[in-house]
Amino acid sequence: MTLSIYDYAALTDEECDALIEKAKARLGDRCVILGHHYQRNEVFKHADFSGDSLKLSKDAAESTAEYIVFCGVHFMAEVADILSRPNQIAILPDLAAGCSMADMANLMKVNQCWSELAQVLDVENEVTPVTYINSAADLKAFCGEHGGIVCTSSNAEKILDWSFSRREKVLFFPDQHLGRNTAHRMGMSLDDMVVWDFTKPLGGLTVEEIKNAKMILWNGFCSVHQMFKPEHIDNFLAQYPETKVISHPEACLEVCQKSDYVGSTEFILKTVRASESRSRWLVATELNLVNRLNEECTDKNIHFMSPMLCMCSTMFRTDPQHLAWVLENLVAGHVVNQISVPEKDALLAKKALNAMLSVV
Ligand code: CIZ
Ligand code: SF4
Repeated sequence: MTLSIYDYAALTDEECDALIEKAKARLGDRCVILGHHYQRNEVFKHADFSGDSLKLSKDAAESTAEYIVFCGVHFMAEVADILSRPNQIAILPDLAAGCSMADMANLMKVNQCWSELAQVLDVENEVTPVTYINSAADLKAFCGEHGGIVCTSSNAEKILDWSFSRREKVLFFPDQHLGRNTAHRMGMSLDDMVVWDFTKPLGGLTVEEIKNAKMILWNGFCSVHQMFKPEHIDNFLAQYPETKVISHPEACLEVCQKSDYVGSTEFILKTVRASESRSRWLVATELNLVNRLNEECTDKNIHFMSPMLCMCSTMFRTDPQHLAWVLENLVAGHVVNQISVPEKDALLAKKALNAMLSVV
């Protein structure tokens, strides 16, 4: 009989730790646990591999384990399912672990946008659709179908180079900030970028604005990274002028412009770890990563940028109780919470993901 999550809800984290360790030992090589940088410690410590979504998607593609348990959010488990072999099974411990940014674009709205753009442009020849990996599988499939590609925060620049070498415009979704920050860093003027408001006809733009734009940015954003403000940097620097500021490109342009470094979670970890002893850092990304980095780098002063605690509430959903539950079910021969992308979407999404993997 399949074990119920309700049997685990009342267990303490320590009780779950013991169950997780025992189940991992029983499953051995048949199971691999992947942990995203934004996972809380109680879960992160059980991961066989940790990283950002790009690294973990490569780990998933290379793994031979029968079960890939993805401690992250829904789109990441979808990527693991798409890139893994047909006999491998991707599992998301809590199905409610989504991504609010990914949800800001959906296939219906993107199709609508594409057909509206087609009234003004020769879309198939003029526009490369680029989706941030933080998106549903059917949007990756949309990109695969229309000669587009996927990007992550660690390869966005190279992916935009690839895209502009093919067609003169890019439709970038769902995160306007990653799109804007990356294109701006590559030297594109803000005048060449427009924001597509998916609630308005023609994205709230004029025909001329669309024709003149190089970069059409979907108006999605990350609810966590939007909390970081330029004044947080100003206030902190007033007190500690020697501080280095490092931000994730999901933060807004003003924050990124005031930062000494901008990059993905992998980049943030690498840069801060390699910095001088006793250096001081102000970091704009998810709280769990910043706290863990602070605990690890005892020789440095590492501060979270926002005075308010902002962690990703959906990343937080994965807890030791859910992890113990999925693993004990696997030991008992039951797969719960499998993430399975429909074949039609998976093939086209894989095309867009492989295009990305061939660039980086
Ligand atoms: O790509 C990822 O894993 C995310 C969500 C952030 C980052 O920069 O690593
Ligand atoms: Fe999505 Fe933002 Fe959470 Fe990342 S931090 S998973 S972009 S809501």
